[in-house]
Amino acid sequence: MTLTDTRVEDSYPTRIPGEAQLIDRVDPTVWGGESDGPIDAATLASHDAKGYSVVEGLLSPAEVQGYWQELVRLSSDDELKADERVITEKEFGEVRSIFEVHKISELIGELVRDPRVLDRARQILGSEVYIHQSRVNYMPGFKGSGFYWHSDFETWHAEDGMPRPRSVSCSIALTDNYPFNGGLMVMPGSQRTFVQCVGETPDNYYKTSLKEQKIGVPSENDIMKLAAECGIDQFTGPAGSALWFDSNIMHGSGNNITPYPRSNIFLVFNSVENALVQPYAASKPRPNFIGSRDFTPLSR
Ligand code: 6CS
Ligand code: FE
Repeated sequence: MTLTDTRVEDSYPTRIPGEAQLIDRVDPTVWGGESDGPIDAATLASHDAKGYSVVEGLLSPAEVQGYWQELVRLSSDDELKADERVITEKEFGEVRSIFEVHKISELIGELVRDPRVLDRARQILGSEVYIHQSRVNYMPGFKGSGFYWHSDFETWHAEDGMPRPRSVSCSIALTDNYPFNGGLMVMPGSQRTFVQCVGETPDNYYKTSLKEQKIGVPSENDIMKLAAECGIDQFTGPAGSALWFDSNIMHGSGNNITPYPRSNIFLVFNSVENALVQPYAASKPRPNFIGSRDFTPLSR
């Protein structure tokens, strides 16, 4: 029996042969209402339309300092460097990301349960939530390499078995995000379009895709269409700001050749109503530290 036999119908087929199509999203962007959490009606409506919203000063400068020191501690832990959850830069071997960081760091484990974070995720997703993936990204100065345009949901659907885009990411800046140091670019409203990708997922693809993604990348033609329709916004702002963005929004970031690192804590919340099934376009699920299969709802 193939893996696909045990799953519900697939509204978002991808990693297909032949011609890729743009598919209209059949799911909402925001599932909860104003009374379901701390996000006011105007911000909720804007997030629903654009697929992202920014919370300035989510963390205080003192908290930022604390998390920054935690990142420095983690990146200089030689034992941790040998851990498969640590991804290094393709070219220079510097630490690029540390996955499952909410389990490795007690401090970040508390952050995912902080009401300023947890209650926003619950409100956007309209349900109890759990962590699908957490990571810290270092994007060091001079040598930080970015990510080409992609939809996270396309990967999470194909390789982790995430049924629907009922998932939201929170990227908390620990350094100032400028236009010139690799700040995340998003296409507002693009979350309403699912961009199919051509090509088959290689076995154990995560071993290379987390450094540089080549499969699950939309065509230049489709990127052009989306950019023409949606435009491109860039997330900039002081350390402590948080960008909340829909799992299916088209986004990417440039390299960082400036002396200013662009480091963030990246938390992905998934609805407990959207628990992973078998991958939709991969031979087997990715490891738990990348796509968690512990669906226990987060509680304070
Ligand atoms: O494959 C993933 O899950 C990760 N890759 C990218 C480029 N963004 C989302 C996610 O962290
Ligand atoms: Fe991404």
